[in-house]
Amino acid sequence: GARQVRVLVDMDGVLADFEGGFLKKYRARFPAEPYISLEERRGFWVSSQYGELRDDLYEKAISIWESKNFFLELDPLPGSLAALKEMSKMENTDVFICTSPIKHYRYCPYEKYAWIEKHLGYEFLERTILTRDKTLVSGDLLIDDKPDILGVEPNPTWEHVLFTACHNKHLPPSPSRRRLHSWDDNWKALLETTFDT
Ligand code: UMP
Repeated sequence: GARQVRVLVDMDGVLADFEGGFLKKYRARFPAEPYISLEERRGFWVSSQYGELRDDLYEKAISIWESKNFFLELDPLPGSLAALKEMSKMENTDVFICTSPIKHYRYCPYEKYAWIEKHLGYEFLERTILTRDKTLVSGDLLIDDKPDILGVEPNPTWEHVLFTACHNKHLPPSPSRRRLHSWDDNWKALLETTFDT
C-alpha cells in the first residue's frame, strides 16, 4: 500500500506470556490445588475455566494476576520483542501497543509501563495505549489473541488479526478472519496485504 499502516499490538498473550506466567505462579502458590495445563486451556478467561473446575478456584486464579510483580515478571513470547522492534523501524508502519489493564490497579498499569520500558525501551512508552475499550482506538490492524473484541464502537476501523494462543487454537477456522500463528509466522506479509482486501 501507499500510506502508513497503523498496527495495534496487544500485550498479554501476544508480547508477554500471560498464560505461562499465570500457570507457573498459580502452581507455586497453590501446589495442592488442581490446575489446567496449557494444552487443556479453552476460552479467553482463565478465571472462568478455573471456576468451572471448582468454584473457589475462580478467586484463587484472579489473586495471581492481582499480585505484585505478576505483570512485570512475565516473559516475552518467542520472537515478540525482535518483531516489534523491527516493525517499529519500518518506514511505512506506525506501531502501537494496545493493552487492557485489569481494574485492580495497584500494580498492573505501572508494571505494564515498566515491562515495556525494560524490554522495548523508554521510547516505546510514547506508543503505548492502555484502554479497556479497543474499539475506540483507530488503526488498520489489531493483532490480538482475544477472539471477541467488543466495545461501544460497533464498527472499529481495524481488522482484527487473531494471534494464536493456547486458549484459541482449537477454534474453528474462520474465512473472514486472518491469523498470526506466532511471531515466526509471516507478519510482514500480513502488513503488506492490509489494504488489498
Ligand atoms: N485477564 C483477566 N481475566 C482472565 C484473563 C485475563 O482479567 O481470566 C486480564 C489480563 C489482562 C486483560 O490485563 O484481562 C486482557 O487484556 P488484553 O489482552 O485484552 O489487552
